[in-house]
Amino acid sequence: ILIILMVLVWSHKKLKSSEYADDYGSLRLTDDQRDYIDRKGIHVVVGHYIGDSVDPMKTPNVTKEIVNKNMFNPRAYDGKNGEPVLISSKDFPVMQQLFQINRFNLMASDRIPLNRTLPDVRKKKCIIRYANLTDLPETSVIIVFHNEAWSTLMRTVYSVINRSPRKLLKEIILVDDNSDREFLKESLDEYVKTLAVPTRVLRSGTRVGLINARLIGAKQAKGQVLTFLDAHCECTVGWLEPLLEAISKNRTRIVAPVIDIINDDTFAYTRSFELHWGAFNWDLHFRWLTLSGPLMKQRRENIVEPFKTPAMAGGLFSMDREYFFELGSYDDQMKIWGGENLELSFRVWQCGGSVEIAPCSHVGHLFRKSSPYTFPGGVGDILYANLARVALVWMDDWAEFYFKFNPEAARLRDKQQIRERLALRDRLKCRGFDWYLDNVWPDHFFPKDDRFFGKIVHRQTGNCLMKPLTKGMYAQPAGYAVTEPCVSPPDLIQMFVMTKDGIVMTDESVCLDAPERDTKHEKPKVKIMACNGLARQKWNYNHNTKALIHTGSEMCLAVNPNRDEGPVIAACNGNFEQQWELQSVPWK
Ligand code: LR7
Ligand code: MN
Repeated sequence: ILIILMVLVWSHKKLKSSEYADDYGSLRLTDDQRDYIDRKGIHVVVGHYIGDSVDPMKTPNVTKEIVNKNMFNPRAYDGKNGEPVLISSKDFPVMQQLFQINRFNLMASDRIPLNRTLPDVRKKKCIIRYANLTDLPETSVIIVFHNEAWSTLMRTVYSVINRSPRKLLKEIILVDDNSDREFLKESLDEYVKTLAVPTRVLRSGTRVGLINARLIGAKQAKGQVLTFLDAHCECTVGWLEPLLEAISKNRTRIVAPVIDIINDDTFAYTRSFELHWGAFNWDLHFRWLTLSGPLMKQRRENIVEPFKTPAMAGGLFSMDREYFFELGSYDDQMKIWGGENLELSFRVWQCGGSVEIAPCSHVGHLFRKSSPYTFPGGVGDILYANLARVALVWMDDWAEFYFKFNPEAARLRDKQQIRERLALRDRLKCRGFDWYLDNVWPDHFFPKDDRFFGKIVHRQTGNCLMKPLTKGMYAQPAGYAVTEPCVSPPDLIQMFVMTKDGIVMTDESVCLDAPERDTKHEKPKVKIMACNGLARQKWNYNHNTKALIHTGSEMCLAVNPNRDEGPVIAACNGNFEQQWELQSVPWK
């Protein structure tokens, strides 16, 4: 009886796993799991990088069981199915040393099979929508790297090979940006010969940076479409079809996948939210932003088709090869790292194409908290010179806004030779940045001539309204508004934009916010949080009484220093504590 029971249990287990596994060696998630991830998985990603290192228990695909089992057998979990690798505490000292090499947990990465399985994170509708496609174009996958770890690089390559339909994959091109690690030399050349898809390694004799390394790859590529990936990605099943199909319908689209998160400590794979888009802050740093209410609604109704985004993260996208070169490929004067993502986004939009995200395509990217490699010439000078070029070529008046408040970039503006790029802009008859802001990103928070831009000064105390100072550098700040002594010269952290519609917003796309319900007898604190276009974020300035009136509640913005109160909204009384000076600051 015991034996029969054991066989029964065994066959049941077997049935279960074969039920879920599919041809691509991926696991199917249940709809419940997907919903859970949609609700929980998202909010960790607000800025460019996720915040503090993730508590494995809070990662959706880690169950208590996994964590507990690992206490007994630390080596049992090798990251399969995108699960985390947990390392026993006796290995911590070595693990920490290895971490420094690439600024991610190399010990964990090296314990994961190069062809590890990942969950199939697609929604059912996506699976159906992209099931029977014929006549998609072929793509060359281009992966540039500088001193990448073997395991992350090869896991990227295997995930491409294992999860792309063979007939859509023309070739893989690895571009070595002058790495000095031995294992990336002849051993790599030999190793790629054994792969099931033609794979070449191109090498740059000098360190040219990721932008020029990608150009080396693009020039050699034979596929009709170029697909770029960072060297530490993992593609999930079905990632490629949505990208290629979108381009086959309209070659002027640049299409990026949804970028999922590979944790830098545990290598756990976390599905990320589909309903945000890419944009940038006043310093021209890329940001993921929550979609405003109406857009969110529109997207929820169609969760399958690619949607337009103001900007892309930069590392993971597909683009028609001929269109890439027609449109001026990349600005080859940009060095090492940074800025090329906005440059390409602005260029495509302003010159007649579009940047889009395909919600059915999911690719994981290993997010690090710091950069492991050198920046010859200095991080600041490289990044700011690249950004200065973006501003000078594409941003018209808003370049002046950027330079005025970013002296590090302003210092480098005169050194930039941009004649060729301006000629390109002319030749392609591209639109202005004003058009881009109005049409591609209508709820942008940049100043314009018909918007107030400057300080909001409390008349009684002379203090400036400010957003709360939050710790995380990359997080979209949210919390109670504050007032602090005004700084001089005026600083962006005390600057606001007010639109004709009465939205009061500041850097990082956050808005002055108060509850709308009738609270005449209370004094709710005023918040600054993600702009959402709702009535609770509408204000009206009365130039005579100097009151800032919250239109929904008809209450007034107030700070009472004697009662240590504010900023709050309170019943309007015309007193000094409710008077504000809107002091314009010229921005161009
Ligand atoms: O000198 C260099 N030479 C290189 O070949 C420096 C880097 N590289 C390689 C590097 O090995 C890697 O494969 O270039 C690739 C990107 O470098 P990362 O991984 O250090 O960049 P990142 O992921 O921190 O940064 C993002 O912004 C960059 C700005 O230039 C690029 O556009 C990256 O491709 C981009 N990454 C993504 O978009 C992944 C998702 C991030 C988000 C959100
Ligand atoms: Mn990267």
